[in-house]
Amino acid sequence: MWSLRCGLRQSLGRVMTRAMSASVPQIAPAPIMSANHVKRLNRKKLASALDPAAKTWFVDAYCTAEAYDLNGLHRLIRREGLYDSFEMFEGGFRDAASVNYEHGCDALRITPRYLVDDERREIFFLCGGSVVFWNVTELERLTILRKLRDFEKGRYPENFVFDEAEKMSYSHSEVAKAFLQKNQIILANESSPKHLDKYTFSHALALSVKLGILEATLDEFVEKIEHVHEDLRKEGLIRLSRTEVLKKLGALFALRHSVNLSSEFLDETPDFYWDRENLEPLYQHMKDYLNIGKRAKVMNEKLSLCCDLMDILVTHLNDTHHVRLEWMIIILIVIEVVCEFIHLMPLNMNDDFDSDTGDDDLFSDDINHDVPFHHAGTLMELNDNKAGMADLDKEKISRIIEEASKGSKFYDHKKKQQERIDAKIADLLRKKKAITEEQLKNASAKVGQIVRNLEKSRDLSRTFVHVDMDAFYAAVEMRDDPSLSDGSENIIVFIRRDKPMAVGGPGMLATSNYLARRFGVRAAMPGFIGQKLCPDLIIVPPNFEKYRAVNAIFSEVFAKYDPNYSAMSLDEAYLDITEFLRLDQNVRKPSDLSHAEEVVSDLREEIFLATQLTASAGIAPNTLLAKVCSDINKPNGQFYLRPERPVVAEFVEKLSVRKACGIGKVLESKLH
Ligand code: DCP
Ligand code: CA
Ligand code: CA
Repeated sequence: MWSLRCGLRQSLGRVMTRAMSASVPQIAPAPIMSANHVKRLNRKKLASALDPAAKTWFVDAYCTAEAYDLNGLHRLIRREGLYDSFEMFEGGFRDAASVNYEHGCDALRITPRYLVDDERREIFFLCGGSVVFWNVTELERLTILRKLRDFEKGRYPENFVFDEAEKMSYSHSEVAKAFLQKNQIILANESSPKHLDKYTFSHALALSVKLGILEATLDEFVEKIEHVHEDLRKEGLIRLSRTEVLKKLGALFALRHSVNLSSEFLDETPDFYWDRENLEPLYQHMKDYLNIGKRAKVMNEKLSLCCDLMDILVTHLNDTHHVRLEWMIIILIVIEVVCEFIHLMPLNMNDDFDSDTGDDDLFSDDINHDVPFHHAGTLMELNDNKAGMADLDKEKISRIIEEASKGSKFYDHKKKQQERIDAKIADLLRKKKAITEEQLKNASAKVGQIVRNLEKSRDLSRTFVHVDMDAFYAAVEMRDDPSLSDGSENIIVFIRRDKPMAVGGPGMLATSNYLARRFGVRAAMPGFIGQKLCPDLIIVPPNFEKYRAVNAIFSEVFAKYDPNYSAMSLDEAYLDITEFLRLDQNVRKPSDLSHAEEVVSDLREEIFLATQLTASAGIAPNTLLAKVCSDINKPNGQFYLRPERPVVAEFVEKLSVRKACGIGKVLESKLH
């Protein structure tokens, strides 16, 4: 490795000068050194307990894949009945038990029902593909890792998984707050609930093991290209074919993408911590201890050096190749941006990346690069991308939100977040500026071709349904508490129950009923802001056990229409009813509605009869479109997108990018 490093420094003179003046001066002298080295200075020092008599246990963290399907895993765990399980997500509940589709489920926590000793065994699965075991024997760990395989997306090589695992010791102490001392985690007996402290430590550990895998991948990459440099130095030759160079470039981009995407590696504090004063410092402390920020910077620096090396390889290839490669690089940049988009998409995405809508926008030149990019007005702009929130006086509501939140910790958190987004956008725009007209034209042509090919393979033969419960938690609470309604008998929940209400707490609301939405009150908004917007707002604490029980009831209805339905969260699922429609064909009487509409209307009615709650549905030739459609006639409605090419094309053309699931305010502003 060292010969490569030294040699690189000579042959990459130009490159290195640039790198050395880069923003991380302390690491510049040996930029290609193993980042793991930096990490290992700090890890695997299993210190003795503070009090030598205190009992210690171990916590083990592994990163096994790019991501987990936590919904699927959760279903398996519940079926097996060996563990109690709880889900957590950003919406912000201390002991949440629901996956939220919009934000994705962040973590799953399980505890065994059968106890072995007094110390609780506890396991956290994090959506980014890491799992953290507290006091779990190796045998049990391996069993769980094996079961986990079915739910892994983008599995990492076995040797990386085990080499990069982290192990630390922990103990308990009669103190009020958990802390980290002498490389040991000390859990506070008085802290309640304790599992949130454990989650916080696990969160940082999960990041560390993830970064470890990325570091190992990069190290392997560097080792593989070592011979290139040798050849170049000894013989002035490059023995790599164009395809190999391209493959390597692709791998580099993918890596860079992973590091940059996980902004948590750098300094971002996840939303989860904003109103958890005890936990945020714990998380930061643990991150510092594991050296995460610095390692991520080193890694980024190494990546740019590798990219520069590839640059040199490109210039050594002959001219025709050179031109070809250059536009391939542009394509890779396009792919990098598109990947960021796709990364957040659900199933069946490829069918849906439709022709003429978004792609040109990625490079449209309608932005003044020197102007700040966001919020001409308020920082705390109302996010009204939610059913029942059309035609609100957005400006007025945003102003009230801004006023209500100024000076609060929430405001500071959002401000910092916005600054980071601005910096990222500025960076993207800088990159964009460096792209020449010629490169852009070539890349656009290529992307156009890809899109045309995708269009050709569009399949309209299947019928997908997305069913989503209306104001789910709120509707359950309204159903069960007559004081939340005006008492009238109208069967449609949203007319009958006309008191503005929301479910959640002062820290964060999980959802609001449709009346409260007219005031601008919505999910992911702190309760205190909700009450400013709507002084009569009733806030009810959540009851996850109940939501789960309701979910079990309507899931049985789903299974009748599609035994393989995919639940996306506690209140929604995708169904493929193609087969159901085929078998059902001869049993139906003629009607004005299409066959699919009839069937879905029946399905919703069955849900209502079984739960006294309304659901909305979208029917379309793929899941992404079905998801968009289920929001159109919400609440208590459905929308059918006929499976005809021109109908679909027109529908997609009119769609704003924000309607695509996974594109929120942040990604939207990056894409513009
Ligand atoms: N939820 C949450 N935190 C969020 C968003 C949602 O805890 N930030 C919970 C509460 C919701 C449930 O998930 O009731 C379902 O989320 P939806 O986005 O489907 O919203 P609703 O069902 O409440 O309303 P809609 O009628 O718009 O579907
Ligand atoms: Ca819903
Ligand atoms: Ca939902």
